Amino acid sequence: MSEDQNKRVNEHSKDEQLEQYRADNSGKKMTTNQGLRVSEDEHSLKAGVRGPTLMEDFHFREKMTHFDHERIPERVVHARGYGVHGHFQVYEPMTEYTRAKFLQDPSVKTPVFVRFSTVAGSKGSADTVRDARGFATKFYTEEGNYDLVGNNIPVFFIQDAIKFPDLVHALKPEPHNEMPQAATAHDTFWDFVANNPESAHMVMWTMSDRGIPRSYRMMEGFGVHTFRFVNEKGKARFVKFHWKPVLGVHSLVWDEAQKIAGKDPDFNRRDLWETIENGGKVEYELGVQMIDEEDEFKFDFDILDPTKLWPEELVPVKIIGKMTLNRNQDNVFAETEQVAFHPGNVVPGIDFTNDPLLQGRLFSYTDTQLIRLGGPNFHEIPINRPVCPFHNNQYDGYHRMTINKGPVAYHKNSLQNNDPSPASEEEGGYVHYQEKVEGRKIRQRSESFNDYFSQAKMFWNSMSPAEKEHIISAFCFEVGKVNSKDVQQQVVNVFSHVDAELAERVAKGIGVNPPPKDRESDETFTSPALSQENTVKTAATRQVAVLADHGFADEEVKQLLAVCKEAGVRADIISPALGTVKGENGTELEASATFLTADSVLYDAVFIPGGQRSTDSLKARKAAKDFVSEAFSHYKAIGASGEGKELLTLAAGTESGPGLVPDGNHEQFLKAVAEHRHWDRNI
Ligand code: HDE
Repeated sequence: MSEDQNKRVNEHSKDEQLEQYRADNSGKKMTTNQGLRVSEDEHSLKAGVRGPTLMEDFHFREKMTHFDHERIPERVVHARGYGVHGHFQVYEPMTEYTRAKFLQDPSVKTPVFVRFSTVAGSKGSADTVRDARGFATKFYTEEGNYDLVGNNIPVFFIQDAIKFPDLVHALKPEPHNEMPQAATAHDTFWDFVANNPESAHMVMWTMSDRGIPRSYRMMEGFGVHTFRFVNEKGKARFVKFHWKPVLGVHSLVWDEAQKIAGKDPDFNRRDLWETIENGGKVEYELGVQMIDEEDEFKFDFDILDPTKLWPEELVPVKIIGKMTLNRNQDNVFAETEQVAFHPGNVVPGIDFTNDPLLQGRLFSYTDTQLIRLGGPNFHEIPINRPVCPFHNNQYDGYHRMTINKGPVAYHKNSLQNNDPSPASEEEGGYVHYQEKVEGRKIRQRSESFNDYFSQAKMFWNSMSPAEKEHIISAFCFEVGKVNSKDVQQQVVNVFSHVDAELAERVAKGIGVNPPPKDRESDETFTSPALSQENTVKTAATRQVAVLADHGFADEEVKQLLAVCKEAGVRADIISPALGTVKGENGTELEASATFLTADSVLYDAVFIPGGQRSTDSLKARKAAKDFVSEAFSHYKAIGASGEGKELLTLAAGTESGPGLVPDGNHEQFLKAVAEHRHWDRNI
């Protein structure tokens, strides 16, 4: 092995590599792309001040041509995304299970780039739409790039890749009028669901709170497919990958999500960007579920079926490491837009299975990159370059960057000592797992994939009463937007196979006939791990709006700010005007935003401090009352102290109840914030 191949990758490897491509214009003179200094950049070259522009103006032509070509096709799906850098570290050697080098040494920090995304919307659509979220991770390992291209939902709509174009055509805006944007609440999507009931399980997830995450920092990630781990001895196990957010899994409420889409369409990317700009860390633990090869058929579902998950209660998730995201990208086009993920980018020790959805993906991603990035050399784009060396005989093509030396571009050869030569398994060469495969060529699906409803029912069984209500409302909203009565009826009929109450309530909500009776799935299994009520709860990194005007109670506010800071909670002063707000004893605070520029939906919780003047001013303002009553109707924690309680009572119509802390007890307030939402509140 050459010396450079032995160079260890570390946390900074990718950043160091990117450094040579970074450009900083500050302090520089302007030049053309040929390096010629430009003397003038505001007037094209003309024949006389009122005359025609001259062809000769190479600077104008270059500038305009470049501009004309600035866009590349957006991704067919997952067009709206946002990337961030960080690193991954394994907790202990995984030698027993896999030979993947980046999973062996706890002291190694493997650089990563993660791109989060929505699926359906165009590049400029809103972040908080109801949808699955993409969670794609590129690990720059010393053995090459490994891509874990997952979603925040552990199952998928379809079982065979050949149906993907149909699914996507159905969920995207309808082709005749290009509506609606970034929403599945329309006829073609629900027509697809009704006629392709394998989608039932995933639809239960997208209709649940998982479809509207509070933050990318607060959602899980799943590899979805069953992969293989293979160890040094060649022993293989089936494996599923999980990302578990350290802050727990939390969601918005639908009314809030829709309002945020207007108030701040960048809500999720802003949250990520700002957290990292402010020095915060974004962390997920990596977990694996493993099944021995000999146990492949021990379950009442097919472990190769991507519409099925492996309940954590049956196959525990082993936590094996942590990913820390801590550096924002420098340029969204160069990094987020040009990053090219591919589930086929694997390293020795990680292998595929015959999941027919995965198999099709192994074709689709390279094909997509070729059209999006304009040729076969996209691996040379800085964000896609491996940090380990790469050598082969693949030469030429559009935008080739490498200057390969010498006459030899073929294998085998004698003129170049047979270099570059394949590496043996011991030398790190990738060897596919030798799974025995035989069968007839048939276009059929295994019968073991035919149960569409048991796990959809298991998901339903696992939801809390509040989560069930959210699912019913989401169905009523989405299917309620469908114009075809026939499609609406079909949808209700399909979901009567999942749960009778769900189907009946949706039928009632959208005004169609009651669904057929007595055909709901008899699945009784419940998986507590699926309910967000059982997740980690912490106030850390939450954002509190402190409503105050001149005359606020100085000490109460000072104490609140100190307590929030201590707990890692961001507290913003919201006031009728920007500038300084003065307390009754002269304390001066800077307002972060006004009732015009801020909005209740952009915060996790509200606090109203005392001070008669401040309270009277706020009570007289509709915007302040709306701020509080909206937080109340979105089940958020609301605290008040002193006279601040008057505004709370006025806006919420009550001064006590779940998540309301009217007596200024900061500890209780932060506990209520940590709870995320107070579903047992009477709205
Ligand atoms: Fe993708 N998917 N997908 N997908 N997918 C793409 O690749 C595709 C599937 C996922 O942030 C495309 O570069 C097929 C499942 C993510 O850049 C495309 C099938 C899962 C991203 C493509 C699937 C995903 C993509 C579009 C069915 C979860 C965004 C642009 C067989 C495990 C990656 C691109 C990023 C992107 C094809 C199903 C996740 C067209 C054919 C299942 C996170 O190649």
